[in-house]
Amino acid sequence: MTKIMSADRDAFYMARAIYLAKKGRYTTDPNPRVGCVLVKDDVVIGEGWHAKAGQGHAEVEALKDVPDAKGTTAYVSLEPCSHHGKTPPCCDALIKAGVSRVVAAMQDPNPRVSGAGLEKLKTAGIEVVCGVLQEDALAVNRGFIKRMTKNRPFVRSKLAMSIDGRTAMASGESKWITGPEARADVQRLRAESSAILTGINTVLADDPALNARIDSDVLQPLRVVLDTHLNMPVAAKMAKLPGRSLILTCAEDQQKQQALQQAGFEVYQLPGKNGRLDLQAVMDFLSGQQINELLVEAGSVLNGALLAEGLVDEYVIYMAPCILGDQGRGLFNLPGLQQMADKKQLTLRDVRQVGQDLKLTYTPL
Ligand code: AOF
Ligand code: ZN
Repeated sequence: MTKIMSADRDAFYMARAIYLAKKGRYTTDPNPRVGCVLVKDDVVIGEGWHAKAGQGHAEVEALKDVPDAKGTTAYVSLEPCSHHGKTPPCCDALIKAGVSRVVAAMQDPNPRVSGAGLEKLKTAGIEVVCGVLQEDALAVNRGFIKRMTKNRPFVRSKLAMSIDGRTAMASGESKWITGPEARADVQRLRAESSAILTGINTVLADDPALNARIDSDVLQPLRVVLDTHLNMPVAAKMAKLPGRSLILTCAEDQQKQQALQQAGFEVYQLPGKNGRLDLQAVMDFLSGQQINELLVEAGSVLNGALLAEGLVDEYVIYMAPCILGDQGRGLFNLPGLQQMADKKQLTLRDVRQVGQDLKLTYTPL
């Protein structure tokens, strides 16, 4: 019989902890998704994951139904916390329960923890290993990590296009380019996101709901509209929906601001740049609102500006098997781009088929 190496065993249980972490993918904001598995003599005796901010952390959830955790190994997809946040430190709970070994996938990027949790466990005499399946754990919390380390959200732009790279007819009509499966996939992207960003022109053209419509418990993403001159109609659909709808503007018009607030919007005045909202300031503001993952669903003007400023971390592009013709609208408005040498280069990360459409994932070079 092949002897299972302890490194293999650690990876095996950590994969389970990461799987559990993902159960919180639609609900943990602004907290990270974290999973925990308690193992004794090669038997799983407890499992838990963090479901919602303010509720139990993964470790505490895993310990809940375990009468005796002495001598167990705890596998955690994120370093156990050492601070008093909305809940007491997980380190203390693990120490008190008599856990003898803690395997973490990665350090907590939160400056209030970052290494202090692991140190505290070591000081208590617990054997500590960190870095098992680290890449997988990093991928689960890209937004939380970016906000904690760079004070910016992880920005993903979703676009739908024909095979000739058009995202709407010349009139602006765009319903529908992709099929039902791709559109259902977009609902999952929305549900995973902390906020959805769009421009006022998209709102004026489509009156979108910008909510996540899926068959699971979802913490609805914030809806954020860039509206430099405050052209938002008070009757816009999104203002009436559950959850927060934000307007970011440069306009000082108090009367308009108040009318929109009465309609259900939150209105914030931000700095401008060249007659439009300063997108860097927008990202700083959203980070301040604890936005981990931002999904951009916008037209070519905002997408062009975000691309030009290098603010997008990932593009998710659905390509439908249709042709809209060369009068249709493109994806990115980039007026200064004249020469091939100036082209924006991306790296292809993933290709998959969703119904009749292709889902293409790119990152900037
Ligand atoms: C853990 N296990 O399951 C999670 C952790 O305000 P609180 O108490 O909910 O703390 C939130 C912070 O705790 C969060 O920013 C992150 O640093 C850490 N999250 N830690 O040990 C967990 N969700
Ligand atoms: Zn904790």
